[in-house]
Amino acid sequence: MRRTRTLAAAAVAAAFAGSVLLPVQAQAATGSVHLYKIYYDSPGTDTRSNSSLTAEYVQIRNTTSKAVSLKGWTLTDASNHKYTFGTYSLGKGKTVTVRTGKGKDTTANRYQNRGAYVWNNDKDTATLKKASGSKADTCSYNSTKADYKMC
Ligand SMILES: [Ca+2]
Ligand SMILES: [Ca+2]
Repeated sequence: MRRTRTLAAAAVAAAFAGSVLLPVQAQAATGSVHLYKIYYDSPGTDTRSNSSLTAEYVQIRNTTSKAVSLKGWTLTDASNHKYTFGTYSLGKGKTVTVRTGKGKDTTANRYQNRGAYVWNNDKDTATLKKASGSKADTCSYNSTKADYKMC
């Protein structure tokens, strides 16, 4: 009995050592594409001007070691306002800013081309999904004391 327990304990310890080391290495090697920042209350009075609408944004960061195609990825709020990426590649270590208002898409900035705000000034949840529909990340906030949330 004692011998069996000792062997079992040794096996558990060995398995544990392996499982502790592997995920850490995998994470360091791969990183992720995730929500970085939500600037939900654009500066000044919310006048719905395009400059105010474009100052409301969500940033997505790629910490993997490779560029990632975001084509077909979606960004939604709690009310299911949805932005779907067209053909776009987010470079390794890069951040893309998805702005609510209208503008011409660039490498650093994408535009939802909306005439109304998306991100509530009090509370909301951003959800980033891959083209497959699987969830990549979520970020929630619930405060009017700040104008933005670091995810
Ligand atoms: Ca807002
Ligand atoms: Ca504002």
